[in-house]
Amino acid sequence: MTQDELKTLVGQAALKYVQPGEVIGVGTGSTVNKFIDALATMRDHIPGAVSSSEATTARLKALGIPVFEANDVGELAVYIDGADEIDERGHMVKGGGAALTREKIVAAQSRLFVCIADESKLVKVLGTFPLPVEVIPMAAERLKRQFAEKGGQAAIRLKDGSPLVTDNGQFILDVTGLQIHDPRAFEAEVSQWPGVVTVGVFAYQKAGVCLLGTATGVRTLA
Ligand code: ABF
Repeated sequence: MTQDELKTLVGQAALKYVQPGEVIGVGTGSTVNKFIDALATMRDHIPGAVSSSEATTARLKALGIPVFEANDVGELAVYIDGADEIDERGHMVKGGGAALTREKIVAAQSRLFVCIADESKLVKVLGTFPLPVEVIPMAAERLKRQFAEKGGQAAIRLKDGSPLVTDNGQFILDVTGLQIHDPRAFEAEVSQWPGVVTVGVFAYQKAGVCLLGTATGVRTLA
């Protein structure tokens, strides 16, 4: 099966975690887009969704699924999102789609995080994928030096030759060269560096369930 077919497989499999009558939290990325397309088949059975990005909001609305503001709803039963890397314990690296801040916010508002990914995302140790970190622009150069002290090489993410600006008006640093053996400790440390908005390590908001698309079907890691 192609990677796209694997994404479709897990996107459809995630429907079983959608509880009729409940507002659902929805992530960002190409795998989530497959889930949104599948979710449209049951849009009459849910009030709507809380979105993690402008891109997801647009796709939900285009498919007739109402979008609620996070502040207008209480705790959510489930949050469905992808990942750039996930380990066996459900810790993730996220942010390849530059939506990590709102993803972490909606994940924190949800009781269960269901990660959907193709098997290429499963790793033993986080950090091979360049770690996304959303930062306040004025802190970017100092944070690059701080990551260098940890053995990382940080670069400002560019789009069309200029710094990419997130939905929240900030920059993204992508950090290579890291091996994150203790995701909770790493997330706790980096999150409190002045100028860091969100670090793309999801250990405190780890996945409770991971639906992994494999050539032999969907593998559920819980
Ligand atoms: C999103 O899912 C991002 O955090 C992460 O980068 C992305 C993975 O994208 P894809 O499903 O397209 O591989 O939640």
